[in-house]
Amino acid sequence: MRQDRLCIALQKSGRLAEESLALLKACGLHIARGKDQLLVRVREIPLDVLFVRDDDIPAFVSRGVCGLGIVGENVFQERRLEDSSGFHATILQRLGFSACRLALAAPEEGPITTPETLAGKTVATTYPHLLGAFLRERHLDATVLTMNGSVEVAPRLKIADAICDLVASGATLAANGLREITTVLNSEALLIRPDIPLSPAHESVITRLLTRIKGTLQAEDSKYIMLHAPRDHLAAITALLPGCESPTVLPLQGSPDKVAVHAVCRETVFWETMEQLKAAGASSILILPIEKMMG
Ligand code: PRT
Ligand code: ZN
Repeated sequence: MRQDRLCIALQKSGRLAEESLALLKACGLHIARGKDQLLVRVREIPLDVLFVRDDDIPAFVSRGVCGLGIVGENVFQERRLEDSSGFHATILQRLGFSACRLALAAPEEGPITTPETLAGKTVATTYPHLLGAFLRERHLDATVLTMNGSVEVAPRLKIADAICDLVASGATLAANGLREITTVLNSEALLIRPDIPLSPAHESVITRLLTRIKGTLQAEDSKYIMLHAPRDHLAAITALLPGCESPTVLPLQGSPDKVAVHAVCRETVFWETMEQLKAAGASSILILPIEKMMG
């Protein structure tokens, strides 16, 4: 790491790449990346972005080469278990995107229906440490077969009885005649950092970026609600607003028995909520997106 500039490791291309960059962009950072450029300097704050394969991100952060990284929880936890004594990275913030689960699955018509029925069987995976820990915790005696990819074909090739792989929609399992047995790990993208304090200059960049990231994530979930309410229905209407603290109540010119209510809702506002607000007497209901937030 250069003395004053912090380095963040992002996936070069793949399922995490686009949203990792979109998050930094939403934080006001411009990352002008040329084709095949591996290190990009950010203009707005002393930050460099290093583009690598996702599997290398935990080690870069653990060794202090990068002060931050964005990686899937599945990869982070697998590397942590693999290198239990020499692993020095920790979770700074859950980011919510690239959600998937590491799951056990077996042929639809076969005898494996529960984790217990795995006893004595072979399970193919690219996550041998997470699967090994899962089996040990449940005192299940199964053989782990480590593969580098295409795990879903292992039962058909008769090299394994079951698999432990990432699932998002479940379409890949269905296409291969496999049914999900149980979840081993729920995963989402994580912002990680070294578990030791860095220099004051680097810590200050981390704090600045984390504040912006939190503000962006909070804004994504929040909405600004504006509506008109009859004064005598105000309590019933404000009680319906999801996750709103102290709404602003304003008089309405020319309508003494009505008020305008403005509120920031820190939860998703569903159509059902709007229908309930209308039924409670609210009118002119507007739900607006919020771009940025800072507490
Ligand atoms: O090249 P590099 O090593 O950087 O990337 P990669 O090929 O190892 O990873 P990539 O880009 O495929 O995934 C990066 C991360 O995205 C993963 O580590 C997960 O944290 C997350 N993620 C989210 C997923 C999925 N969803 C996903 N659906 N990773 C993989 N899949 C695969 C899964 O392995 C299976 O083959 O998609 C298939 C299942 O999808 P469904 O929708 O059919 O269930
Ligand atoms: Zn990878």
